[in-house]
Order: sequence, then structure tokens, then C-alpha cells
Amino acid sequence: MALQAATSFLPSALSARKERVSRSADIRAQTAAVSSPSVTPASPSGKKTLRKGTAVITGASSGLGLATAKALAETGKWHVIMACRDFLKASRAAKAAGMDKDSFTVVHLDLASLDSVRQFVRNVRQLEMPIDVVVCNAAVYQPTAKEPSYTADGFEMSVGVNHLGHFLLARELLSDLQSSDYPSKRLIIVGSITGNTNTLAGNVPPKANLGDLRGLAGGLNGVGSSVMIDGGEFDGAKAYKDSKVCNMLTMQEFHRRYHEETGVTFASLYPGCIATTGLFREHIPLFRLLFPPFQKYITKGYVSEEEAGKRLAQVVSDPSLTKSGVYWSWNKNSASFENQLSEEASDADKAKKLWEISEKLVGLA
Ligand code: LMG
Ligand code: NDP
Ligand code: PMR
Repeated sequence: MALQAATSFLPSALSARKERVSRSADIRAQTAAVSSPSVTPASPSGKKTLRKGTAVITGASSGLGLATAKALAETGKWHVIMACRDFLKASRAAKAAGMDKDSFTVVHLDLASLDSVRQFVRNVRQLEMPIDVVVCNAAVYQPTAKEPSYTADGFEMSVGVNHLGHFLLARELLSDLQSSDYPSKRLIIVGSITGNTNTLAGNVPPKANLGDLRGLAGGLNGVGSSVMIDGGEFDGAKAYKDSKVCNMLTMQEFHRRYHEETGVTFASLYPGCIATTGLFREHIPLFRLLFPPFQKYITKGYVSEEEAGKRLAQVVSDPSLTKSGVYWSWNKNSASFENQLSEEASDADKAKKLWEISEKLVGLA
């Protein structure tokens, strides 16, 4: 752990110097020289064995992210890079979950700061591990906030963290995924039923709606523009649902732009209603008390953190889930199926427009 901690908090002077010397291509070259090939013919039986995969998971310090990290680590086939804003919380959570200390590395990432995202990318490259799968899982939900809060770059927090931070991260790590020699490379962005208005859950007010994206185009900062993507008044629950629509649209736009060229599988999913996670930490106590039994006994949409973690781990590693551009869901017996997205969450024109505005906001265009 000491070494891992040191690696992930490289003094910025050192990282800056290293960056000048070698941006990604050079680091990739070094990495290629030291990393093991994806298939090693080493076993005495002569059978070829797959090397350990490396999966980056954002928000792996609790809930779904932690359960997925644990499920992957337990197979012995995966090393998990836990990309978390609270280093101590993450390492304690991994320990408490019983994860072997060699099965994970915690690297600091605060998605509420684009500088932190860029620094994370540099730090993770310096680990000189291949990057085979990236899971954009972290999220904030502010259903009771009366006023918006903002990321370091001045974006409304829910969309800033859940969508824009992940958008920059995913764009940056695409080249790393592309240069991995792992047989099935994947970029997964966690979506949700509540952003899909073709479901009952997606029709509980306030409903997701990106409108014509005028608020996003204006910078989402509440200064010259609205803090809501559609240009409306601040509503924390709607901002979260809008951000999940952005996540699902982004996955599809990645698929259209890059699947053929890179061979990377792009996927999203709704893992079920994990009513006990930290996501609801800002909701009123009565909600937190009633929501789990409501989902368990009335909607029957409830799923435990452990089960949801197994589902996401399947999307990471199951050899049968290689199809790209899919939004996965599960039926009551935990069998996966390709689900239909709502009209808005599958609107290709909106996805393109969202992509173009987002790349301007995060400084990629
Ligand atoms: C809004 O408030 C905020 O105003 C908004 O700003 C934003 O934060 C938004 O989406 C977030 O929330 C939400 C408020 C009103 O809801 C609550 O805070 C409480 C929500 C409740 C959750 C359900 C409680 C139900 C109690 C059931 C007890 C379970 C016990 C199980 C025991 C089983 C034993 C066998 O939310 C609303 O949308 C208004 C709805 C008001 C609802 C109340 C109760 C309805 C209960 C049942 C509905 C049945 C529907 C059945 C559908 C079944 C379909 C198969
Ligand atoms: P949790 O709150 O348990 O986990 C969210 C994680 O995101 C935490 O690890 C949190 O870190 C991290 N996080 C929050 N803000 C930042 C930030 N600025 N930078 C880095 N990390 C951050 O919620 P869930 O496990 O429920 O949520 C995981 C995903 O699942 C989300 O994408 C959510 O939208 C999705 N989802 C959840 C459902 C549910 O029913 N719970 C249903 C459908 C989808 P920290 O530990 O430091 O707070
Ligand atoms: Mg919802 C019928 C099924 C169903 C499912 C699968 C969910 C999932 N919800 C359903 C129904 C209902 N919910 C109904 C009928 C109501 C009115 C009583 C209801 C209410 C409700 C609230 C107030 N539900 C919620 C909230 C939240 O604050 C959660 C939210 O919207 O967060 C954005 C939520 C959720 N319901 C779900 C899921 C998965 C959530 C968590 C949100 C998410 O992760 O996307």
C-alpha cells in the first residue's frame, strides 16, 4: 500500500517533468516493453493462459463500484485501479471488503475537477500497467439541494461529475484502451432506468429532459446561462437524471465514432435498484428508511450491492458480453438482456450535439 500510495501522489513537479519528457506515446512504448503479453504460453501443461486484466473503476470506494471491484478481484483474474476522490476511504473500504492487497491500487481522482482528471491520467500511465477496461461508475445525486453547487471548473455538480468529468476521462483513456493487447477491451458507462422515460421509474417527476441543450452550450454555470442542460430552473433530481441520459448517449456516440476503428466494446447498463447505497445519502431520512422496502416489496426492482456488483463485473469480463453499443439490463433471474433506451436516450442527433458541446467544455475542442 505504501508504494501504491506514493505512486498515486507523485509530486506534481516530478509528474510535470515526466510529462514534458514523454506524453502518452512514449509512456505507452515503455509500458509495452515491460507489460506481459495478453497470452502467456508459460504454463507447464502447455495451455495458454490469459494474463491478469486491469480495470479502472471510478467511485470504487462504495456501493456498486466497490462491489464490482470486489467481484473482479475475487476471480484472481483482475487487478482493479480504484479511481477515488478519498484515498483513505477507498483503501479502507477495499480492506473491509476483504480484497487482497495485491488485487488493487488506489489512485486519486476527483471528477469535480478537470485538472484532477488530467492528473489522474498521468498518474495511472506512470503505473505502467496496461489499461484493459475502464468503468465510469462514480456519481452524485443531490435530490434535496435548494441551490446548485459547482465543480472546480464552474459546472453544475451533478452533470459536471457524472457526465463531464467522465467524458474527459473516457476520451483521454481511449488511446490507452486501444493500445492494450487484451482480447476484449471495454469502456463501460453506468446508466439508469430513471433517465429512461420509456419506463415507469423514468416517469416519476421530475423527468429527464435535455431539451435543445441550451444550458449546457452556455457553460452550465449559472452565470450567463442556466445550470440545467435544458435551460430550466435548478432541480437536483432532474440534473442527476439528465446526467444519466448524457452517460447513455455518450456510450452510443463512442460506439459510432470509435468501435470499428479501435475494436473497443462500448456499453452501458442499468444494474437494478441498489436502494441501500450511498447515492441516497443526501435524501431525507424518511426516504432512506422507506425506499429499500418499497423497491423490495412493491416495485420488486431491488437488487443487493453484491448482486449488482456481479452484474457489472459481467459487463467487464464475461466473454459473451462483447457486443458494443448495448444498454444491458437483467431480468429477475439475473439473466442479462439488451434493453431498449428511451427515445431521447437513443437520439443520435442529440448524442452528436452533446458530444460536440461537451468536448468544448472540457477543453478538447
Ligand atoms: C421528490 O420528492 C422531491 O420533491 C424532488 O425534489 C426530488 O428530490 C424527487 O426523485 C426525487 O423527490 C419525493 C417524494 C415524493 O418522495 C419521498 O420522499 C418518499 C418517496 C417514497 C418512496 C415510497 C414510499 C412508499 C412507502 C411504501 C412503504 C414500503 C413498505 C413496504 C412493505 C411491504 C410489505 C409487503 O415522491 C413522489 O413521487 C410522490 C409519491 C408519493 C407517494 C407515496 C406512496 C406511494 C406508495 C405506493 C405507490 C404504489 C405504486 C405502485 C406501483 C407499482 C408498480 C408495479
Ligand atoms: P455510491 O454513492 O455508493 O457510490 C458513488 C461513488 O462515486 C462513491 O464512491 C463516491 O465517492 C464517488 N464519487 C462521487 N463524487 C465523486 C467525485 N467528484 N470524484 C470521484 N468520485 C466521486 O452510489 P452507487 O454505488 O449507487 O452509484 C454508482 C453508480 O450506479 C452511479 O453511476 C449511479 O448513477 C448508478 N446507479 C445506481 C443505482 C442505485 O439504485 N443505487 C441505480 C442505477 C444506477 P465517495 O465514496 O468518496 O463518496
Ligand atoms: Mg423509483 C416500477 C419500478 C420502479 C423502479 C425500478 C424504480 C427505480 N422506481 C420505480 C418506481 C417508483 N419510484 C414509483 C412508482 C415511485 C413513486 C412512489 C418512485 C419514486 C422514486 C423516488 C422518489 N424512485 C426514486 C426516487 C428517487 O429519489 C430515486 C431517484 O430517482 O434517483 C434519481 C429513485 C429510483 N427509483 C428507481 C431507481 C433505480 C432509483 C434510483 C435512481 C438511480 O440510480 O437512477
